[in-house]
Amino acid sequence: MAAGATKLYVLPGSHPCAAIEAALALKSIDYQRVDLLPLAQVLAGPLLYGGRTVPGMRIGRERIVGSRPIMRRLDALVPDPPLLPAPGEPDHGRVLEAERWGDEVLQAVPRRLIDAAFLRVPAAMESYAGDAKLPLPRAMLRPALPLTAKLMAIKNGARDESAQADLAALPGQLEQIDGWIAEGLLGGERPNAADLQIGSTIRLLLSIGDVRPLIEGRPCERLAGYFPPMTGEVPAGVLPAEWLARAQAAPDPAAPGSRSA
Ligand SMILES: N[C@@H](CCC(=O)N[C@@H](CS)C(=O)NCC(=O)O)C(=O)O
Repeated sequence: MAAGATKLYVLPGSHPCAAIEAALALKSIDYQRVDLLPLAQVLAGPLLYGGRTVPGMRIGRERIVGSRPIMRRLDALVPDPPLLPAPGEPDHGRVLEAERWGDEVLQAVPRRLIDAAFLRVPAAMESYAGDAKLPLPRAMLRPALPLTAKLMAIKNGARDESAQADLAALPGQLEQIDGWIAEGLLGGERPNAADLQIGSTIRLLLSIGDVRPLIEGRPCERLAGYFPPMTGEVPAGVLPAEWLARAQAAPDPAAPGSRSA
């Protein structure tokens, strides 16, 4: 399919957007990427692709919003290689369920943690812009980073308490993912939709210097390998040390998000 027929609307550094870009590459679908500014999609998204979050996609006149609906549409558009086991296969439903958990539970974790970090060091946000073609020069955007960090934190419900709860739940969530890898549901040579959904989140978590040691050396670390190297980094030492001490303690089964699929 020719580039231009398919447009992908993204925010720089967005992990569900990275999941879709990896799926497009896997299926060799040409596309045009449109980089938006943080929060701009709330106003521009409805006009451009019919939604307020990214990823959003246009295929000709068709508009699709959300990483999971876009994955389903890409499989219909170019069935090979498939992102899901065939409907009759036993793992079909389990991959869908792991993908749902990756979207509805895990995806928000690095978002809230990074927002908590950007509130402390707004300048770190710029590193996530990578090679994005932003509509304004970076020097013009720099003074707005502290306010952008505050608005993003409000939008994503990223308060200190939620970031601490996320850190406390994370070890249990990583164990869940390692379990799926041990069962062969995730971590295969060619990624499925759940690998891309969860792997893009692991890759973003690895970019947070204080969180990286919780993941390094675990089987789930290799899910980040389905993606090109991450641009963007929050240096270690930005998140309060006492928050991390909680994460290193035994996982709290009652913590939000620690339930398994
Ligand atoms: N879970 C949905 C939503 C994704 C989502 O919330 N994306 C973030 C960027 S990572 C976004 O658009 N945030 C801006 C906002 O909520 O205003 C999906 O996977 O498509």
